[in-house]
Parts: sequence; structure tokens; C-alpha cells
Amino acid sequence: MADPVFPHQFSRAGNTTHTGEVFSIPQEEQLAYGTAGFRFRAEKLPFIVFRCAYVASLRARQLDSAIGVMITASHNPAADNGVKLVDPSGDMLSQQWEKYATEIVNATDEDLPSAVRALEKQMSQVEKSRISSGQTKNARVVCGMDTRISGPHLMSAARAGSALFNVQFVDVGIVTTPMLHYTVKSFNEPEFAEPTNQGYYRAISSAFRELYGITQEPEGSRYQPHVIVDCANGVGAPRLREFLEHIPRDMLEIELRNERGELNHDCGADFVKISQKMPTEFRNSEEGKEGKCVSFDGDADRILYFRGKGAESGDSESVELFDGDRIAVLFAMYLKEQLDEFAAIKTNYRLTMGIIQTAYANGASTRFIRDSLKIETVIVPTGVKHLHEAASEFDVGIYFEANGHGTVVFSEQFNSAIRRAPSSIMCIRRLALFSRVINETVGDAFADLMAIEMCLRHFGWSMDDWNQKLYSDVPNIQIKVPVDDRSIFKTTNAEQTLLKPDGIQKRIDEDVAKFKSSRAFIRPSGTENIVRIYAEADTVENTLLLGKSLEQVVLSIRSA
Ligand code: 16G
Ligand code: ZN
Repeated sequence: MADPVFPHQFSRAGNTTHTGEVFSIPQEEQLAYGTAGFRFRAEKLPFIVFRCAYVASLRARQLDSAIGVMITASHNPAADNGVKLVDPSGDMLSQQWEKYATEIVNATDEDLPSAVRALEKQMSQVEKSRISSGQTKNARVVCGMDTRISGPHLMSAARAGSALFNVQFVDVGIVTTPMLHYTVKSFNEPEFAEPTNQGYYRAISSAFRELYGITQEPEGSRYQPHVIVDCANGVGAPRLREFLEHIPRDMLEIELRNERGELNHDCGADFVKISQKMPTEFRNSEEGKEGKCVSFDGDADRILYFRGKGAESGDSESVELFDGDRIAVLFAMYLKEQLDEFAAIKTNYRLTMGIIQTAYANGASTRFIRDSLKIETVIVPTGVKHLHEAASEFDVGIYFEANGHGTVVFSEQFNSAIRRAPSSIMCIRRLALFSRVINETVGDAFADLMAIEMCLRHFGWSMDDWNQKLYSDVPNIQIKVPVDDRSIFKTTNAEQTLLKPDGIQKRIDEDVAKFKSSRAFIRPSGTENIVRIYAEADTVENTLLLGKSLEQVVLSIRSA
């Protein structure tokens, strides 16, 4: 086949932005597929999206499947944008292909055909002959975007990238990141769900309504079904409104805020987690101790619960957070109760359950999971792909980052034992329905919201109960330190120990030893040119002192 022709407006030199200007990217500038794909100021993206869609079309042909392209910069400011690819199962792109994507994006126009040929060389004989005989009718690039102003132009760049090999292009418009993941899986597994927005809404909401129907609130329940959602002024707002048309108001009463203002500005899950403050449009006087509030991020793949500290606290802005760790524990308690009942029934199956966290997990949550729930925990490096992979080792793998990104994944053994089992037994029905409410492909704010409310209702819990019946968070702090070159920081032990620069870990250990019940680590960010410090100690004051002294350690290296 002749080498394709690359349109000049999607080349490095001619890269044309959504405002029609040319923003060229020097050839020497190396671009990398990071923790969550390529993410930059939107001006840089047309060329990158074009090349990524091209990579997606190559992968789609190789596997004769749908591959996803999501155009979003999640919780970043509105002026940024980004692109990430989704594999046929709806999971994140395989790490091998992240490498190919990086190579293809960085190849010069002249080198590109040979880079592609090198990539094609690693395909199996079956794949090659399928492609050469044109048996690629299921190959599709399925592309979605968030609400950013640069989105439609980037969508046209993706369309152009997929057109090089005439791969079918499906523009699903403005969707949340998890909806795109779900739709890709639905294209490849038609029995899973219809590959449309309505198909996604119907699949999750019908499982929710059915689970609601069989859930009985315990006597004296303090559960309340009123939830106020901070939509981060992002894509969560319009899509959640559509989704809620499938949820009767007498089951859940959901009020939406921050629907049309500036994306992620003074609102959204990242803002609430880092500032620990009320997002805009929320007031402590109204949403104080009694309130049940939720915050999504800009592309609705993260969720956090929060409430005000109450008027009597004298602090009108601060919030009490119910973060990813607390959500993971809630899911674990619900699922463990069902799995214990299942184990008591005579069955050939033994299902394993584990919880995956990162080093940012609050120490109190990890202790509670191990000591009180007696469930195995695994700590992995930051980034959803690491959590997802580790969770897949269990029959029921729960994973959450403290920042609110998480879900539950279920094994083939779970499917045989539960989803295909007769559902006259209550624990089996609950497990089967819960697994259908959840979006297994990736953390999903909508699906998680439904699953959390279901668990709270099952236990009859108010926000107070959810807070007090588990554990109390130990005081913790996060500090960012800008650095010139973050690559000099090398970690091991799931990012909890620094190997380089030499001698730095010893200084961290000495500082940590000065405080009671303390823990700390320093790691380079995977998304920004900064180093992040995390510290915990017995009191707020000591946490602050420890954090500050570790900041000095980083600053002394920076100036050395
Ligand atoms: C990305 C990751 C998120 C992680 C964050 C950490 C995905 C989909 N997203 O947003 O999981 O918490 O990066 O950033 O993997 P950092 O490396 O700058 O701390
Ligand atoms: Zn996000």
C-alpha cells in the first residue's frame, strides 16, 4: 500500500490551532505518553491528536476491533487539553502501545512510514494476513471529547488521523471519559451493552433500580437520599442530567451545581481534595454538617464526598472529606458481607478479594482494612493503570486513589460463580447486580455515585455513620515543590522510598523518626515539573512541621 499523505495543518511545522493560528512544535521537543496520555496547552494538541488517532487506527486494524480516543485534560484548567487511547476491552492502552504512540508522535514526517513499518513488523502472521486481505470490518476509532472549547477542532484532527487508512470513525461527541471507555467495550462485546450513550445509561440505571428494589434499609436507618453534586462545570453536568432521567426521584434526589461556569475553576474534585475547601456555589451555612455533597472532576472519572464542618466550627469554608480511601472501604464492607454469605453456602468456588491503594492512602484506612476488615491490601505506584492491573489479580479487586479515582473489577471466576449462577440467593443477586452498577473499565463518577448510595442505604448510614463507624483520618499534608529536572528523583517500593539523589532517603527517615505515628514520602510528579511531598503524623501541627522540614530537604537538593 502507498504511504499515506499527511495534511500539513496537522504536522509539527504547520500545527493549526482551534483559533486558526499556526503553533509549530520544534522537532527536537520530545513528547511523552504520560500517566494519563498526552496533556498540554490546547494549542499543541492538533498535531498530537492527529498522530494518536493514526496510532489508534493501526491498533484497530491489527485487532479488528474498536479503539477509543478520548480528548480531555480532566481536572486541568480550561485552556489545556489532552488525548488518551482506550484498548478494546475498555481498559487503558497497553503499556507496549504507549511506547509505540510515543515513537509515532515523535517521528519526523519523513521517518513516519518507516516507524509504522517497524510497528507492523511486530504483528503476528494472523494479524498481518487479516489486514492484507482486508478483513477489518470491525476496526473503528471511537472518539469522544469533554466540554473544552478546543474539543471540536481536535475531533476533526482525530477524524483526519483515522482517515489515513480508511478506518471507520465514530464521533460520539461530548461524553465523560468513563462513558467512552464503556462504549468502546460495548462495540467489541455487543452482549455487554448497546454502544451508545443511551445504552450506557440504561445498563447502569437498570441494574441500580433492580438492586434498589431488593435492598432493605435496616430498622432505624439514618440514610438520606438527597445529594448535591458539584459538576466542576464540566461534561458531568449535561450527561448526568440525561442519566438521571432513568433514576426515579423517589429513589435518589440529586441536585446539580456548577454546571455552566468556568471548567474546574474553584470547583471540582481536585480543587476540593487539595484545598480541602467548599467549591464555589456551596455554602457551609446551607451544606454544613447535615449536607451530603459530591464533587466530580472535569471529565467525571473521579468522585469525592464532602460536607461542611458546620456553622459551630467557626470555619465557613473548610470541608470534611470522604475521599477515595473511605469509598473503597465502604465498597469493601458491602462486598465482604455478601462474599462471606456466599462462602457459607456450600460451593466449589473460593473467591478472593483485595484492595489496591497508592502511597497517598491515609494510613488509618490501610490499618483499618488490614486489622479490622482482615482484607489484603496492595500498594502500587500512582496512576490508574497500576491500580487496575493489580486489582485484576483478585476475583473482586477494589481499587481507589485517595483523589477519588477508582472502581471494582471482577474476574472470570466471579462471572462463573456469580453472574451465571441462579439468582434466587440474595447474596448472589446483590453481587451480580452490584457488578453491573459498577463501571469495571475505569473509575466512573456516575457509576460510583450509584454504588455508594446503594451501600449507604443498605447499611442505613448517614454521613455521620459513614464517618464514625470506620476510622478517623490521620492528619496529612501534601506540598508541591517546583524543580528544574524531576528526572533526578528515582523511587522504588511503590514510590515510598527514594533511591536517588544519593543520601536523600536517609534524611527523610531521620525527619520522620522525630514524630509520633508518622509516615512520609517524596516522589516526582508524573504530570508536572514538580516534586510532591506527602506527610502524616499524630497531630496537625506535627504534620505541618514534618512537611515543612521535608520541603527544606528538597530545596537544599535543588540549590546544591
Ligand atoms: C493522572 C492519573 C491519576 C493520578 C495523577 C497523578 C490516570 C487516568 N490519571 O491524572 O490517576 O493520580 O495523574 O499525578 O491515570 P502526579 O503524577 O502528578 O502526582
Ligand atoms: Zn479525570
